[in-house]
Amino acid sequence: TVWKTNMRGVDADVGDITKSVVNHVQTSLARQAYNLDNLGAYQAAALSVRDNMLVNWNETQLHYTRKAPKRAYYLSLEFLMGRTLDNALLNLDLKSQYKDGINQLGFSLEDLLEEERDAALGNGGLGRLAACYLDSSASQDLPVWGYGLRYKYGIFQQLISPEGNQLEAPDPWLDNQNPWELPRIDVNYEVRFYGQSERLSEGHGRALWTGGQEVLAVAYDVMIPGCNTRNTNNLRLWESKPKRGFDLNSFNAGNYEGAVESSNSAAAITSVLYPNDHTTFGKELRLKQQYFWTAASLADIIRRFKNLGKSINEFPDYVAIQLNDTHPTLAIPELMRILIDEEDLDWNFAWQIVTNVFFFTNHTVLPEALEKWPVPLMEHILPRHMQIIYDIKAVSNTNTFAARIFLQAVEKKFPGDRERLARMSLIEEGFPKQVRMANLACIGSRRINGVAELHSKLVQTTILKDFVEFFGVSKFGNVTNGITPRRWLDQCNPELSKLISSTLKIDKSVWLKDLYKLKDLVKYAADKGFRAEWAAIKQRNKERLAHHIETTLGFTVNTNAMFDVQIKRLHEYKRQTLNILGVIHRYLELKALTPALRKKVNPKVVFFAGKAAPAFFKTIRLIVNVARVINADPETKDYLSLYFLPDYSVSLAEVLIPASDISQHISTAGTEASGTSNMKFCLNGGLLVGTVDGANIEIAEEVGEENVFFFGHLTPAVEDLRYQHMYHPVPVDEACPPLANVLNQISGGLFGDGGVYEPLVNTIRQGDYYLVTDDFDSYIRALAMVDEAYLDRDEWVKKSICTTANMGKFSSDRAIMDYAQEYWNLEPIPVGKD
Ligand code: 26M
Repeated sequence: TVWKTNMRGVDADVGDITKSVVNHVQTSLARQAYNLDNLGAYQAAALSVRDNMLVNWNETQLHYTRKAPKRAYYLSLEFLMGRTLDNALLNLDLKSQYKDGINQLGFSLEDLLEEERDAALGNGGLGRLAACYLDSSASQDLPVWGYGLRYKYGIFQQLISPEGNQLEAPDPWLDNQNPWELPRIDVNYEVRFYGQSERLSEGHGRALWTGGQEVLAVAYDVMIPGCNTRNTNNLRLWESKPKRGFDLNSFNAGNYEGAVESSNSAAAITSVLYPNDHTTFGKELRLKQQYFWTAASLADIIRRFKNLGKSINEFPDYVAIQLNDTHPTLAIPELMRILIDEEDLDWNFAWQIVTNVFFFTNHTVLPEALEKWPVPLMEHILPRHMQIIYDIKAVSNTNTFAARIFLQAVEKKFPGDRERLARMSLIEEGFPKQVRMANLACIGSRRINGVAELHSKLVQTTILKDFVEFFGVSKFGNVTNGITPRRWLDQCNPELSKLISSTLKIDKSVWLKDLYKLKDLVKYAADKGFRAEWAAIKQRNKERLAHHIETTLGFTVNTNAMFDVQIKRLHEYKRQTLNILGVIHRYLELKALTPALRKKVNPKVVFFAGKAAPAFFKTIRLIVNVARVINADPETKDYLSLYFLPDYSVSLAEVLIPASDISQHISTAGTEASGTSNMKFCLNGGLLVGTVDGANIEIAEEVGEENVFFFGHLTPAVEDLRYQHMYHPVPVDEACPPLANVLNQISGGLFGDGGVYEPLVNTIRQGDYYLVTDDFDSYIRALAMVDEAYLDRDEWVKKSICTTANMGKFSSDRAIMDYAQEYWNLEPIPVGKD
């Protein structure tokens, strides 16, 4: 049974729902309703919800086709979607009906939701941002599609060994079947690798690329329902397949293994998500992933454009393509290849089109994270693209003039500045030479943006400074990141959502799409009864988390304590070390107190979670072993305990974030581009301990500096301090005696074999690139201020309320509308409103 959800699902009745679920049990699953387990019931419920989404999805795609508006495409190698069922029920406004229907069938909806595996096709912030932007695009009625890869294995599952080491296991997320995807075997494209490229004319004209390996890209569609709208967008994920089942020539020649091998190598392309954020380039398979995905996506985009019957020079009027970091930069030479070799356009005309279609978002200024590919590898895998990159290097136009010699133009504007030319070149000299993807993305795009005010300034004054001087600053902008309040408030914190609606007397469908409406909560901060309800919800969220930990890990968590949370990928620049060293410092101070004085200390529980790039996890080992020691210390365990929660995921974040009193965002100033979990904590009434970095700064601007615990050196000081570390090093014992004491305790074996941690503690004793020593005192003082503020619980709850109330700016709806207006030139196309 399929019914019109009509945005609010008003005419969906519970009888229809049970019928539809039972029908799926019997037909789609071929099972009997009387001996069904939770997994089966989940799958049937998911399929039934999917039917409803499909109605809206079809209508939306038909509507877009009829209206033929400009469309935007979000190219991202990562979409960290998490679970779908709860989100779909909420966006379709069908949750209460399904709850009743599932109950009538003898199941509990809450249990069924837990059966779903996360779609974890991402590493961290960049991938989750893409997922939030899809939710907002649909919710704001924008004609936006996502394009990505359908990895067979998502981000690895993290296990922690008894010694505290990270172990990685594969994430076979598709093993139970995925009810949310629609295979489209009829939508497929051939993608070539290797082979030869033969130029057909002098200069930078056409070429013929032949031979090599051809693989097939097959589309899988994932529906993206908007909130309180019928608009349902599409996320198209590509799977690689051999062009034929296997190599017939080898097969006929009796080489059966060889025949299967070539088909395996095609399937390998989309087999696994690379689990590094910020580093590791040069892997052949990763480059193949990038090209496979950009080539299939562009072919699909061009085919859709051609169906409009427009001339190719109108392409930029109908298509905007957002490059999520440099990962899809090959789309630039690929579109050049198509326009020149297949559409027979001349170079300048093609370049004009290309540079009006692409937009590029940078997500990091860490120099080691800037993507570069060895020229020999690129020449081998993509010979035609390497030619085009060399042609772009030689010939290009500026944003103000028509065709111009790129490097000559640079030279004209800045005569004789050889170093500048070398810095701006697409090719970095060296052995081997390397292609600089950020430079390519920058010159090939209409506009470039960073992801928070400070970060965008840093992009313009450091990594892309020369390009700002060349193109002018108007090509560069900022779009501060945002988060979807649907998942990160309504879904993860339903009690708070209800309290907000009943207090403001506004239906959630309104404030969830106009988050500035939360501002009116400020006036209720003075209301004692409201504060009590607010605090009670935080308390119940702590108990929900404690229950989760008890059932999954067997630990009993003290829910009367302050909850202090740091959850994010482990990385040196994020300084989880600063946090754990602070915990040890607190522990040593507690030990030094008399039992009577200890009783006055407010108890605190510290939570960590996060995955480390494989082979970078000494910090995890330290955290786990510190936890082992301090959680077992009878003198202190009532006042301080510590947990490392394994296998951090979107779903775990949804339980942790609503339970936090304090969260830590403590990167060295100038290193965290934005951060987005900082926004999620604040939206749920948790306060920040943070450095003056990324979006922390803008959060403080919105919620008031009195509600954020800032510490540490500012960005301009960082360079000077690093210089001092290099040329006038001061031993830690002098620079920061309390820190030296902590480090010595570690080396001395307080947390097991000190030798294991020597490499870790020595990064601080020597060089200390991320300035742990310089920020330690200030950090400890900030934590002391947290303790003091927490003693006045009334004031604390007021801070919490005022923080949530002032988070309107950080809705991803604001961010996506910013992209639509200032970058893509896109209009909302609501379904069913004309
Ligand atoms: C590189 C090589 C091989 C495999 C993967 C990568 C890679 C993957 C992800 C490189 C970078 C990746 O992401 C960078 C990232 O996540 N940046 C974060 O982006 C967030 C959203 O804008 C910001 O909030 C974070 O501050 C920023 O660190």
